[in-house]
Amino acid sequence: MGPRLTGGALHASVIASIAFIQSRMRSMPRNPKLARFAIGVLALVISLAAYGAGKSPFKNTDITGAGYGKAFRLTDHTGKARTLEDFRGSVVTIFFGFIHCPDVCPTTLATMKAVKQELGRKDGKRLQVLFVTVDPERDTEELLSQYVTAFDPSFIGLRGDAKATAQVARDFMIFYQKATGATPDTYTIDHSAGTYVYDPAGRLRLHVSYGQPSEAIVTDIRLLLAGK
Ligand SMILES: [Cu+2]
Repeated sequence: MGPRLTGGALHASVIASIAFIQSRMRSMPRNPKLARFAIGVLALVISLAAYGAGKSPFKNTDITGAGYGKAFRLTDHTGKARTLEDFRGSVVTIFFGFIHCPDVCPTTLATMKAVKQELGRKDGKRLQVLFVTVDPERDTEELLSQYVTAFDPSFIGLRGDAKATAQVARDFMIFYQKATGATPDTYTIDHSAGTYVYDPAGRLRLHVSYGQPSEAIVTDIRLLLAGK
C-alpha cells in the first residue's frame, strides 16, 4: 500500500497548466483559433511531462516535488526531539510501522540493514534510516530503542503521542488502522508499507514500494548521494 504517485512536480505543473488554459478558455470570447492553440499547448505540456517522467534515472518511484511529507516533529528512542532538518547531508529513509508487526516492518528494516551494508562504510555513513511507530501506545521509547537498534545501531525510532502520530501520518499520506485481535492488547495495525527517501538537501525524492530488493534501493541512494 502507500501513495502511488509518479513525477509529483510534473503532475502538479500539468494540473496547473490545464487549470490555466481552462480559465483562459472560459474568460475569452469563443475563438476557434485560440481554442486550437490552447489544445496544442496542453498536448505539448502533457507529452513533455510524460517524456520527463519516463526519463527518471531512478529504479524506485520518483516523487520529486510532492506536496506532502515535508516536515515532522517527533521524539527519538533516546527521548530527544527530532525534525527532518537534523539529518541534512544524509539520505534519509522514513518508514511507518509498529514493533509487533509480524512481517512488513521486520522485512523492511532487514532490507534497510542490507542496504546500509551494501553501501559500504563511506556511503553507509550518509544514510539515516528512520522508523516512525504508528503504535505509540505499546511502542515505548525503550522498546523502540531495543527494536530498531537490533537491526542496526544507527537506525532511529521515532514516536509521538496519539495526536502527533495522527498528524504526522496525515502529513506523510500514511494510512494506519487498528485491527482487533483475540484480546484487547493483541491488536495488529494495518498500515502503508512504502518507504520515503529524502536527498541530502532534505527534499522528498522517492517512494519505495514494499518488497523492493536492496540493490535497487542502493542504486538510487548512490544517485542521490551523487547529487542527482
Ligand atoms: Cu508493519
